[in-house]
Amino acid sequence: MAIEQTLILCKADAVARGLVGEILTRFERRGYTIAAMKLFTVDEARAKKHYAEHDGKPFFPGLISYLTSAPIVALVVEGSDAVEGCRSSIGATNPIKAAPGSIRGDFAQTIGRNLVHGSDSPESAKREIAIWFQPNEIASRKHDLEAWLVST
Ligand code: D4T
Repeated sequence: MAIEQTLILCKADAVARGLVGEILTRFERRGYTIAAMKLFTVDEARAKKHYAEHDGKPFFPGLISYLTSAPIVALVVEGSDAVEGCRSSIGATNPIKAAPGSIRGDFAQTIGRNLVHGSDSPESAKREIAIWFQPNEIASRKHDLEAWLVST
C-alpha cells in the first residue's frame, strides 16, 4: 500500500453540467481525500503543457479547445494507490467502453467529452500536479491516512 496523490480535472463539460459535486462524491465515498481544489479558466499554454504527450495527434487541437472552452475544476486527490484507484472510478477513456458505475460510464457518451481526467501513473501525477498547483496549496493528510488505512 502506498499513499499517493493524483491529479483530477473536472473538465469543462463536468462544470457546465453541474456534475462537480457528483464527481467529488464518487472519490470521497471511496475514502479518498481532497488535498487541493481550484477553479480555473485555462489558458492555451497550460492546456498544452498538461496534454504535451498528445501534441501532434489528430485529436490534439480539439482536446486543447475543449480544455480551454469554459472553467474547469482541478483537484489533488489522495489515498492508498490513488492513481490507479481514481482511474478505475473514472472508467475507460472512451465512455462507450466505460463500465456502468464508473463516472464516465454513468455520465458521459463520447471520448471528446469524457468529463474527467485522472493521472495515469505516479510519475505523471507528480508532473501534472506541478502544472496546476504550487506546493503550498496542497494540504496532504498522508500521515492520517497511513494510520487509518490498514494494508493486508
Ligand atoms: P484523460 O487524460 O483526459 O484522463 O484521458 P485518458 O488518460 O483516459 O486518455 P488519454 O490520455 O489517452 O487521452 C487524453 C484525452 O484525449 C481525448 N482523446 C483521446 C480524444 O479526444 N480522441 C482520442 O482518440 C483519444 C485517444 C480524450 C482524453
